[in-house]
Amino acid sequence: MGLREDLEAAKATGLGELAAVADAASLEAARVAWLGARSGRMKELKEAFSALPGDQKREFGRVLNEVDAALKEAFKSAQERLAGAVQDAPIDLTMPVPAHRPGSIHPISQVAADIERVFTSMGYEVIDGPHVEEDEFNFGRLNIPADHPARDAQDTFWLSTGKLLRTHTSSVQGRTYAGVGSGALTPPFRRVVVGKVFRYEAVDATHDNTFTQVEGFVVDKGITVAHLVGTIKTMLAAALKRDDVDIRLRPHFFPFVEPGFEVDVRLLHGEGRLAKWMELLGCGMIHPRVLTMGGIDPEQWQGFAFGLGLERLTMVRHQIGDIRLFNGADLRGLRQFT
Ligand code: FA5
Repeated sequence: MGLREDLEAAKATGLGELAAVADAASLEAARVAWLGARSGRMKELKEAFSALPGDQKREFGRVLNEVDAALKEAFKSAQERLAGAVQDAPIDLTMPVPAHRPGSIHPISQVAADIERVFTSMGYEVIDGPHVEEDEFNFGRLNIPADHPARDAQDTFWLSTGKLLRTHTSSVQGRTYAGVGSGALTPPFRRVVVGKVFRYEAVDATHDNTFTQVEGFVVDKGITVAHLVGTIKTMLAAALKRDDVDIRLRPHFFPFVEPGFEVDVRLLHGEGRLAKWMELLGCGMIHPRVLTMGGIDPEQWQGFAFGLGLERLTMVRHQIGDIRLFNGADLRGLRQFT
């Protein structure tokens, strides 16, 4: 067979093979077989062409170039065809849709919203104060001077500026009394605060170093412990979504109230974890000295205040055994409260 026949055969077979490739591997095999620089068929034909005498080169040069260009073109279109085939891969409409997990509100935020709602319905103003607080508002105005042992119970993180991370939301009471002193606010008032507080505390199942408190306080005329207890019961019924919650008051010392109490709660009588009393909040009648320091006459005005641990309340609501669930990043725990 002469070179002309070889070239024609190469063109016919090569174009046929390249047109028939169905995947990337067979395309590559066809490229190596026909256009490969080391042992491809075109390379052999070019070598045969180089060995021809000059006058025959003129005859075959054009045909050789034509066959070479046709095979390269066929390779390119096979490549494009396969790329298109990948893009147009069939879609199976019966395949299950990948799981989409909706987000959810953190359990603490859910209970906080319930509490803010019930206090708003009772005419309270919802406010907050800074986390980085002045000594004066966190302690001083609450009848806890610098050398008072009550400071030991609320050790905290101090900044080099002399400020501290607030240890309780009672700091907002301190700020409120300063506001009354400056004339910006006048009694009567009812305020509620839901916010983060910080303590230098050993962490265990019921203590964290960063937790949330709800502070409620009222200054008005003729306020008694009965108002305080009624308000606490209303709040617990709204937050726990039941009105048969068992509470008990124990006398307790807080420098900014007199008398002062701690309130415990339990959901069941008898045996078991739910029948155990859990300490939930501190409260009392606002100390006359705190009112006086704020420029409020205690002969005319009385008030109550309470401070509740929101994580503890949420633990009771959802029967959660460990406070570390809330600030830990284990989503398996938090996702149960969607
Ligand atoms: C106070 O913080 C007072 N400011 C409460 C108060 C306000 C009393 C107004 C009187 C009038 P106490 O340190 O006991 O008090 O904390 C109040 C509540 O916060 C506790 O009953 C508890 O529910 C919660 N709590 C306290 N420490 C922690 C902690 N480390 N982790 C989680 N919750 C805590």
